[in-house]
Amino acid sequence: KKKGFIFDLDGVIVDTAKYHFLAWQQLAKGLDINFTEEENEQLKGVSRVRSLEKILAWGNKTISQEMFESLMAKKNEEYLSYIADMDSEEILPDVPRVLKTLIDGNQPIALGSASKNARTILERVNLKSQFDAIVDGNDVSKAKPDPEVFLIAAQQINMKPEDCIVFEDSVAGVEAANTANMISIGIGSKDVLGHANYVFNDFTEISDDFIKSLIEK
Ligand code: G16
Ligand code: MG
Repeated sequence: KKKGFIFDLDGVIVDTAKYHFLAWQQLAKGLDINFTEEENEQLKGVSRVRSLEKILAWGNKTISQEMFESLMAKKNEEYLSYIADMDSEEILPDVPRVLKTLIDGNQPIALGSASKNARTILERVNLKSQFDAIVDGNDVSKAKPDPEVFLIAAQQINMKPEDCIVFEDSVAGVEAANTANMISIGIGSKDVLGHANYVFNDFTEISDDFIKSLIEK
């Protein structure tokens, strides 16, 4: 039997939220906006454009379109400087084991990320070759919670949506997977990801037997 396994990137495979936080915080400081870690939580899985819109709204600021573009570019430049130093040690615990179980079982694997830097990050941590398809922020016109990113990923690995399983750490991503009619597995806290079909704190809690049971279902 075959199932399509679709992984989100940030918060599932690597913890890049801390780098997004540093870069957004720097930007907010320049605008005299106080940006907190709790606010950063709300940017998980949210696109770059939408993230800046939210930060500006929290800080009660309006800026020109030109300024908006230039701030986005600056934020990404700083973010890229952080991810340039990433290596495979930043892969979250037991992600390599689960990927290996899936690859050994001939299960198709895709990435479904909102990030436009997903390919760069996968290269940095040496995981790019493990994926049969990579769909990221460059390939979609509608951001999560819209299911587009996961539907394209399913298509690219030739799987029906109902035969796909999505690993997600964000509320928007779980919603996207559910709307796509896929099985959603939340990675994080049950309090936040209550709408997922299953929730685990991290991959160390996901056994090979559980993966096998998903494949057999
Ligand atoms: C990620 C992060 C978001 C980030 C978005 C866009 O999504 O969780 O915080 O704003 O990508 O990233 P970039 O600025 O690199 O295009 P995901 O879907 O991988 O969790
Ligand atoms: Mg994520």
